[in-house]
Amino acid sequence: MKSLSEIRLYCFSPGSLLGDRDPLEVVAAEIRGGADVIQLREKEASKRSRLELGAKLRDLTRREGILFIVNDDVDLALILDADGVHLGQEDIPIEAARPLMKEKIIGVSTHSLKQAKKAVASGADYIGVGPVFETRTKMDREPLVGLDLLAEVKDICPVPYVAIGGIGAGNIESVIAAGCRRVAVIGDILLARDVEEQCRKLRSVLS
Ligand code: TZP
Ligand code: MG
Repeated sequence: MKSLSEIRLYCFSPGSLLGDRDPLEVVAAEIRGGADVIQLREKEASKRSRLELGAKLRDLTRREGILFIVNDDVDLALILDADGVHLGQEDIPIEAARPLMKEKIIGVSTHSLKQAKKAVASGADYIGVGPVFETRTKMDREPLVGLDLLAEVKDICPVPYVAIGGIGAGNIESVIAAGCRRVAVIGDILLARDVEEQCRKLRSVLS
């Protein structure tokens, strides 16, 4: 199983970008293209259907030896024996999740240096930092943080930090130039004509 420090390309289940595809096929393509992590992120699905898809994704990611993280729901993460959970600023706080998650991974979304410091102090195993660029995926997004925050987080963050928000083949080099080698990408991958090839393209520049 891949360790957290090794992760570079952080990918997602298709959610509302599924179209007429099979979600398992889409995630399999992300993995063939080099995804290091798959997050179950199905904002519009019922909890039961998240559980059903999650069970399939857990099997797939385990077979492939990559990390499987569940968005928002500690209970689903535990039921699915996921490697971890990802919590936003409005989800339950890390202090409430840790006794349940124990040694499992807890990731936290952060949108400022203050939030990044707090997440780290609370024991986050990794943090997300964003939205770096304009995104069409998250309608209720926080104000853009830009590349500057990535550089600031680099100086204070002892755990892996993952840039998110509007990242794609057209701007990934600027994220790397800001010192960040880990990116989470939704639209640029899931809206690409060839998901596997798009992942390969992004993964190849993240050494
Ligand atoms: N958190 C901050 S921006 C974002 C999330 C979940 C959406 C990222 O999607 P995209 O399509 O890669 O901009
Ligand atoms: Mg959330």
